[in-house]
Amino acid sequence: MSATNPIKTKGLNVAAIREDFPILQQTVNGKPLIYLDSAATTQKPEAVIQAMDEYYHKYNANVHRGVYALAEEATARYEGARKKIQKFINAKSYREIVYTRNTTESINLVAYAWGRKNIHAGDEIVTTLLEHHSNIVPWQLLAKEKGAALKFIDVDENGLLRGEQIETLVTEKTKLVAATMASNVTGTLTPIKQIIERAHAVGAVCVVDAAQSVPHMPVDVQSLDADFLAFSGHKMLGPFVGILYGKRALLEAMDPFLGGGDMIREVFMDHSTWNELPWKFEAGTPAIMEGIAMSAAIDYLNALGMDHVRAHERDLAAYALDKMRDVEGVRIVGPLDADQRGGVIAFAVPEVHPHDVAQIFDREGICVRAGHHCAMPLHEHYGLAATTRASFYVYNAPEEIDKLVETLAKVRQIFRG
Ligand code: 7TS
Repeated sequence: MSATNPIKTKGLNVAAIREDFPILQQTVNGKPLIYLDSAATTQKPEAVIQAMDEYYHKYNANVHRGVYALAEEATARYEGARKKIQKFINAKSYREIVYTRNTTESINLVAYAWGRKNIHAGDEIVTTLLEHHSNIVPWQLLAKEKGAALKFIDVDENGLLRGEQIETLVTEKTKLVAATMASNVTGTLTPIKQIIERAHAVGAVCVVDAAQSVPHMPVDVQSLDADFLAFSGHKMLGPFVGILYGKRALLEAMDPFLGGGDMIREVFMDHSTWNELPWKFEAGTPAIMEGIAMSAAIDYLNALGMDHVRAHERDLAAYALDKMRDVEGVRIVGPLDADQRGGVIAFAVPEVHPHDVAQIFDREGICVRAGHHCAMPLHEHYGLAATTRASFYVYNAPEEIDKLVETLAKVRQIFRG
């Protein structure tokens, strides 16, 4: 992978990109590091690392309170990053962008602050079998507390959502639909626009889990007409911070999530009044450095172009699916058409535990994840307790997939004796 011989998919110049990621320059177990776990968290480019470093070196201060120069700079940059996030997903206003800890907290915020006010006994919440636990468990808790029912749109034999169930399960009883745009296991891209339209047709709101989509493809909240949309900075080259997009009218009508400093306008002994959006939902000192460094992550992705990011990952997935299918016995879960999935491939090797598979990969310097990937209902659907998963991002090259497939063939050999 030398810089003089750039490896190209249709989308990106990977050799040049790789030079921006210091962590990728090392060897692991004497082998060049091959990082195929970006669905869990992505590596960070030098520009993001520098932005974090600069904050502590030059202007570490709390936000929204100091009148001195350092505090003003921290606040300006923190709020500037919010506006960059707003533009990145084409939200109408920065007031619709709430910083959280992660996607999980973003979804829980909706479950608590919107759900507890608007879901009542006998109501229905609809989600899908493709979801990460963070888009299932908050709805289970809410449904149980309120006496509401939770329903699941099923997955068909190709790993796609059953389209007809979007129509039959989302009914007049449905008050909320919670669906992912892209699965972190099968990579399945869902017909999210159709799901949102159906939700709106019955008067329900739709929460979109965009943890595996905002980092990987263009996402426009206005064209989707999403009510809420959750994602994580750490899965898009940024630090550990989460984002919740919410339509202004919905956020305005909601009660706060957490109470404390910064989220109030005035506090009396017997009651309090709330700050304006988005700070009404941001109690306490936030992850300041992390928020600020999101600006550098978004600049980096914008420079690549999200269309190119998607094209690159689609091509990598197509290449990997093609090659992996040739390894005898390996079972790939989810769609086999790269147009229908993101750059995530989970697979099972007969009679070999996924943790053993991952360990053999580790010996070759390849980072993959083994387990249920926080999607137990989906694994149960496939009759598997766990899978091994390779997930790709902007810095991955076809040569790394060759190594993945080579190692997979080795796993088969080792366990066949
Ligand atoms: N939703 C999806 C689709 C995800 O893939 C993840 C994390 C989450 C929500 C939760 O994000 P968090 O930032 O709150 O943790 N997925 C993974 C994964 O696939 N491996 O580790 C974390």
